[in-house]
Amino acid sequence: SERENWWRDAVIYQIYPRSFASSGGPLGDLRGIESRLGYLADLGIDAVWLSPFYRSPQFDAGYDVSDYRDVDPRFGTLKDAEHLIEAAHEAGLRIIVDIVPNHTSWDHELFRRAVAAGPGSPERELFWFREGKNGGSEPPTNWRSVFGGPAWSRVRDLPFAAGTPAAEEDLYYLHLFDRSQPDLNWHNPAVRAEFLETLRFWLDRGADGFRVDVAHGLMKDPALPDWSGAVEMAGVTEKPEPAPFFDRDEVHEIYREWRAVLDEYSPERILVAEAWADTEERLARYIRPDEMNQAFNFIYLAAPFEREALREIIVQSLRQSDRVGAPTTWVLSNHDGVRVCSRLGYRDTSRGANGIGANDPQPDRELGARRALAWHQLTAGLPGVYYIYQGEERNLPEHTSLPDEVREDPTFARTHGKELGRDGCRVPLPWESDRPGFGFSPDGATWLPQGADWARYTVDVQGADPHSPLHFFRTMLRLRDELELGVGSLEDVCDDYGAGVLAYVNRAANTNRAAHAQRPPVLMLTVFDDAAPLPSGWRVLLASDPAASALGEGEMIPADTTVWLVPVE
Ligand code: TEU
Repeated sequence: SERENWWRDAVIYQIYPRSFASSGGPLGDLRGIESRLGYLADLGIDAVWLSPFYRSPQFDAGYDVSDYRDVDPRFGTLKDAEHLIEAAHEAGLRIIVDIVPNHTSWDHELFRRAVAAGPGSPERELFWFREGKNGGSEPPTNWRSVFGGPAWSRVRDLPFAAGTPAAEEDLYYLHLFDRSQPDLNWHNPAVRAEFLETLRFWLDRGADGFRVDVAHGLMKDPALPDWSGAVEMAGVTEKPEPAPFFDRDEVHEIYREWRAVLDEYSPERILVAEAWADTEERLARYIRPDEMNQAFNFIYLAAPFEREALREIIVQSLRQSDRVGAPTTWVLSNHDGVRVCSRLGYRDTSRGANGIGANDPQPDRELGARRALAWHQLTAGLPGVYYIYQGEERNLPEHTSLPDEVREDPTFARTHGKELGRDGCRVPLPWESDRPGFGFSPDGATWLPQGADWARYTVDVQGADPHSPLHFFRTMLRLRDELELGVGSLEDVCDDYGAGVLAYVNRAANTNRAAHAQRPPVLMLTVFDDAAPLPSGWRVLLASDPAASALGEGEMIPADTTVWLVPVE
């Protein structure tokens, strides 16, 4: 793991701290994570990305940060964080932490001071305060929050507004997300300086990089014009003209500054953009030697499980990756969308990342599970960075029947229940089949209820079953590493294998790694709706369906299966 450019073909595992493992209480915590480092190392990942664990009132599950340089007491202490980073490094794992620069929490000291400060004060200039239109009765612009509702709220409605100048002037403040998440004014050098400090704070503590939340946000058109477009969940946007608050050219100045700071430590410390841009070309602008190392490939995440769609996206993504000289990322789910094995359980495959609506039927779980493993194996064989969201390695499904009362995601309230929100993919992980709460916490407490039948997703049950998803993932990641598939060169051979099969050969690329040049080419077939024959001259190295592992020449690979084949000697 001391290898140069480790991030070019890394397997990065996303941990959502409140739902990974708890050392006490219904919320997961840092000690819980530390207690499972052995599990993560055995899985065969290179790095962990930790969603926010900073001080926060938790109105957006920690993406509303009130102190970027401290740990929320619910998750532990700063010492725990330092210890976790050290222990992870000892276990051979890198740690990427989340940074949330677009907005703070309304509990952040800087926002509290801004509200309490007078007109024209430097404190107020750190955020976006404006007078309303029509004598104050209407928000300053027509912008909508990504979570639903207006993007402006009145200062006087804040819980701590009483007697403050900003409330007395009846100002509004901007929040592109929840009203508890005021947007920072990145035109202000003081904001920039503040975040450089925060970067150094975590770099000093050994963080190997940052996942940058809403990286396309930050800069706004200072004229604050109205906008005729609409922003919706999951980046589904209607844009007659570019938004005055997203993906503005000036945002790149910020990341060049950040990159320079990271480089003072090491070029091996990385920046990962969570950015939404209108075109791939716009997205590619974030990835440069003097800016970010990676950006999430949300087009791949939102793809239907269909041959043509996937083929097209894979070709495009690799072409783009060649153009920018940086790896693409392959992501199947995260804490913001429906879990992949549930999404793929709908026979209507046109559903995108946020495939579940309030009135949707339950997915076909077996079908979804099959397809998810097939898609994972396809993904793991592609050159580039491979992201895994916690639980995917056990094919954990979405919790599709949470009672409304337990839902905590602000999107649920802000859309009056029209969007179910993201709680269903954030349910505490099951670990042990014979313990309350499936061993998530010592006394079995969990902040959201788990599925009653989740024993089948625990580590003891899957660990004991050689045909389980967990076993499959361990083998798959070991082979990916041994064969160095993540830095291989990919040839599309789809045209040789019929209309229902996605087919690639992954070959050793020219690298200076000695073992690499020796390895055989790997033929990767993903079979969609109809079974297809195993080609002659090849034998199965790994199959997403255990029943396909022992297939011989000419035998049929079942539908919804991926196989990796090597030449018969
Ligand atoms: O998400 C940014 C974002 O654009 C999301 O709103 C996304 O479109 C939506 O969640 C898809 O369902 C990031 C974080 O990943 C998310 O958890 C936070 O809520 C959000 O920023 C605000 O910080």
